[in-house]
Amino acid sequence: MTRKEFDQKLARMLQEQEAFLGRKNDLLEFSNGVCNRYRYPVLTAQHSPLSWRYDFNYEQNPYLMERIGINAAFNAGAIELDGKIQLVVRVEGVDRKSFFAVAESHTGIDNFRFRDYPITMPETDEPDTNVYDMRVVKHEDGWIYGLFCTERRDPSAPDGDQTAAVAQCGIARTKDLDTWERLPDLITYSGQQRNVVLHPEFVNGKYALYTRPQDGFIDTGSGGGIGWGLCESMENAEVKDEVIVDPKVYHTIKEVKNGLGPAPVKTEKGWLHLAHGVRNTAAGLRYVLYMFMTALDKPWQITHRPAGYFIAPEGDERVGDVSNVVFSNGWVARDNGDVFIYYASSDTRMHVATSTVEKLIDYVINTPEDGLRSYSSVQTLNQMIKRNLALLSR
Ligand code: M1P
Repeated sequence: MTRKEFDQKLARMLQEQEAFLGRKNDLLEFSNGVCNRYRYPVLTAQHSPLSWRYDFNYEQNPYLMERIGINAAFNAGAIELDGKIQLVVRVEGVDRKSFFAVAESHTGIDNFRFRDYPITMPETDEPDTNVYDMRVVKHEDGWIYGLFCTERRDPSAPDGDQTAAVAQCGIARTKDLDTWERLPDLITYSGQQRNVVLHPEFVNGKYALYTRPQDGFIDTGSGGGIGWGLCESMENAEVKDEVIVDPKVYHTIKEVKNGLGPAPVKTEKGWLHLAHGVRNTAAGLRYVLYMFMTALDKPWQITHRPAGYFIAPEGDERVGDVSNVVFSNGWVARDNGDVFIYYASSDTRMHVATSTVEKLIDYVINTPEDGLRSYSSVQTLNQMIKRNLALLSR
């Protein structure tokens, strides 16, 4: 490639990237009334800046090859800041290392653009091998906290096992999402932790955390369920007692495991929660999203639990690096009542679904609970059919 060809190709690539980032997203016509979905993912690996992937120096990269590949952009925390929706995205390189990067949009449904640099997350004395799935929470103490999974090789694994890992909760805080102060990892008395979320308010003067105790890295074993515990400080966070708020349950969408998604949203009726549930199938694990509500004065007590899933993978969402997965660790409830739910599909890309606080409260309060038996599901169904047929025959 001549210098001239190189310059022309690079200019074309930058132009095409701009056009791609500027693409408008369309609301999909069909909606179940609870939330709306959109035609395009809001973020993909392709959204990562070309300056992250290509060396623009002709002498060093005469073929204009991709030098650093990005594999996926998924499982993003979300916050509204400086008039924009800001996603703290789990970006995964082709080397399988995840890191965090902020992508911002004015609309929240399209035109997300990564900031120039990814986040340089400081390490603790025990370096992380991999970091991912940050929950971003604006706490009433004034800090924005990021709680995420820090993964390291299991020190007790024999040399022949290069897969065994230990997951714990990493903690960092910031004011601007650019500069982060790393705090010591959370101490709990469960074997491992993933999906730990900070409650946005103090409870009895203490920080409150939703946890997900687990025995192993993938299997939650005797642990599992969404837990709850209090801690005195985030500078040396330690949860001495965990109680299970929402257990895994036989033959439901969360029979294998579950975990809280983003921090709950406060409403006049209670705290709205979004979580993921995992069931087993012959084709492997299936991850779906579900919702529940807890009491305003007791965020660890569930008051409403609609049956089944709220969002499950559909169409193209079903296929990716880890197929049949939707996962959410970010949503934004705006002052006008709009809710943007950010969810990833199949550990590959990010989507948005939109709803309102009012609709989500209605969904959570008025959707029948799971009776846990086929017979009871049919009874619930029959009651509504009967009421509907009576209305139609009037
Ligand atoms: O691959 C699906 C998800 O698996 C894990 O979630 P959980 O801890 O509930 O099993 C996480 O690794 C998550 O990042 C991933 O999306």
